[in-house]
Amino acid sequence: MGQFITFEGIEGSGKTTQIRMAGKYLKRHHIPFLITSEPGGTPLGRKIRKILLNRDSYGICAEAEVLLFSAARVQHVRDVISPALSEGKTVLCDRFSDSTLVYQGLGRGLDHDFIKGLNDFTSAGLKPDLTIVFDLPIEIGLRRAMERMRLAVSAAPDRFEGEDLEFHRKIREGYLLLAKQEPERFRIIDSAKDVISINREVCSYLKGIYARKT
Ligand code: T5A
Repeated sequence: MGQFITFEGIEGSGKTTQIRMAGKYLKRHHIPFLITSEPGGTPLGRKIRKILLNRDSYGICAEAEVLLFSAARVQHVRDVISPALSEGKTVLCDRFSDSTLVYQGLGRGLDHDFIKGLNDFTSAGLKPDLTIVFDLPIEIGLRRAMERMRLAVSAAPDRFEGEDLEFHRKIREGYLLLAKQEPERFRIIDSAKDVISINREVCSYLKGIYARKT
């Protein structure tokens, strides 16, 4: 089985930037890998992503939201993640079930144990070997996300980016809490640093996980 590594954090925390750089590191070391993301990763996931992120979908209630993320995950695990792991590939995934725990649990206020049970069902018990949380003040993360949007010219904040600061604060605190509860799985990186320093830290954690394997 390959290694399953997830990248988590608030909006604009730099996950996408770092997952690409981590892929380059694995390539240099001839480690077969797959980069994927949630919600997305499959044709169904991409359709669900559009519904969930679109600002016009403001009427979606928390219960429907969690089920849509879960539907996308089931398909993603069955069709993409599990087969790649079975082939011995390392899977780098931008967000996974911890996102549901913090966004729909702490952010939307749904029951933690219910989401845990749902996560076990959707991921068929699959747990990341390593989860890296990119942590930074929410104001910096949101500023980066807005700046990226400004450069893209036509884009507008999505349904989650448009939430108030209190929502984003809960998400940040939620990740730090999860990391405290499972210190052996989680690593926290200060994502306010520059891209290269963060990448160095990510690579050191990747190195650690392969050293543990041999
Ligand atoms: N969601 C998801 C749930 O509610 N429940 C779930 O179960 C799941 C799976 C997904 C949304 O769905 C929610 C969470 C999310 O709100 P998304 O579009 O996939 O939305 O967005 P995010 O995952 O939030 O990712 P973002 O694209 O907003 O941010 P990233 O990927 O963390 O950041 P990145 O790398 O794109 O960087 C943002 C900008 O900052 C710059 C980059 O160049 C870019 O412009 N940057 C830096 N600038 C300075 N210093 C650094 N160190 C930098 N690193 C990156």
